[in-house]
Amino acid sequence: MNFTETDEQEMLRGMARDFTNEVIRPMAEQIEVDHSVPDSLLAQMGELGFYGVAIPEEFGGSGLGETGLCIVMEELTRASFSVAVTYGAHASIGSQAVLLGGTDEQKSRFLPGMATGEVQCAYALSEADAGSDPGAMHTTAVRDGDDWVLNGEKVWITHGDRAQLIAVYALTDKAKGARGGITAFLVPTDSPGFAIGKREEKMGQLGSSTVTLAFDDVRVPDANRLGEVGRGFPVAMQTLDRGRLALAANCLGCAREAHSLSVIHANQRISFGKPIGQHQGIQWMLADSATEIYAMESMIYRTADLCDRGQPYSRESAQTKLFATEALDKIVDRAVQIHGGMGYSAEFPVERLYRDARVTRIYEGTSEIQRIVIARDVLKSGA
Ligand code: COS
Repeated sequence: MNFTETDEQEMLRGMARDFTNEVIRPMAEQIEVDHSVPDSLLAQMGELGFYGVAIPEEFGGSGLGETGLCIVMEELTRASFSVAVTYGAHASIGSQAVLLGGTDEQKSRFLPGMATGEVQCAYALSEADAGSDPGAMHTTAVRDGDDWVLNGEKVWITHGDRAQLIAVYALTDKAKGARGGITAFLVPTDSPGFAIGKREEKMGQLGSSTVTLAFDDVRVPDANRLGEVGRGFPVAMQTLDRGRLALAANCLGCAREAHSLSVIHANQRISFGKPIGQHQGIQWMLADSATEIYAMESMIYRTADLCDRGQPYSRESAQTKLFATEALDKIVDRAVQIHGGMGYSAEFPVERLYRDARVTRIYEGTSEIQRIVIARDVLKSGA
């Protein structure tokens, strides 16, 4: 395949990079202190068309696919993981459930508002007792006339307190579980019985909100059901196939930032009479990080290209997520080591990158889950 970006992709990257440097970077620390991404920033991303990048033109987006989404995710994360995951909750796993599971009528109804960002979305699959094993969920949906009635609780929902529509996965046949017993719904958050619960106190990505959602006899019209009854689990998994790839792009952006700060520091900081970058111990760390970044970039954009060409990419997405998150962990760790005390001090940015990175090996499927997905496919289709 050709790794050269098209003119459109290059232009998108330039726009996202300028916005990141000029608008997000100056406020990145304040976003962490405030524990909130300002509404004005979310609105500006809408004006620039970032929310519609992966939405086809016929539904109000710019049709730049998963590759376009990865480009924006990578660039935004250079300055703020919190902004990027808030964006991704909507533009990646939130709105894409409609794209993947919705009928043409539903796409025409929902996607244009999602493309501008006027309607914000989130994705609600996990529960207190059903994280890695979402088939064990307890949230139920029972048919009542033209509606479905939802009851239960979802946890760890990024952006769930600000979204207007949430893709919710609920049991419609307990006996079948993940294999035919889960259905997807698009739930308006102004529905009676819907409530936002506690906000998680996290190690990193402090500016993004992660909340519990409660459903107490929430009525959802059948017209908001995404996909067939009982076929919600494949929609959830297909959405995660895309989400994991976009998340790997977050990791690439964060890794590039940590690495470039490390290179600057290695050239400036003097020890034993020379810049620390002249010591072999530091050189080896920089060489390993540069190599992993090259591999991450290659995997992400190759897999995004597979996705955009309609080729199977589920295993490749899991491989990319696994590799990128584990590599990021090593890269931010080296960045702290290279910065020494300045890497451990909250006065300098590397400390934040280190904390922000840790959850990537957990959310949207742990590293162990990615290995399960990969191994099952390897055993089925061969190496
Ligand atoms: N694309 C389309 N369909 C898929 C799919 C995918 N990537 N993965 C699974 N499915 C389908 C299967 O084909 C199967 O369909 P049938 O009903 O036709 O048989 C159904 O979904 C159930 O799949 P499976 O039997 O593999 O389900 P398991 O319960 O064994 O779970 C794993 C599979 C472990 C891969 C899944 O539970 C998983 O990804 N867990 C992690 C969840 C996660 O990432 N949580 C974080 C949430 S976001 S923060």
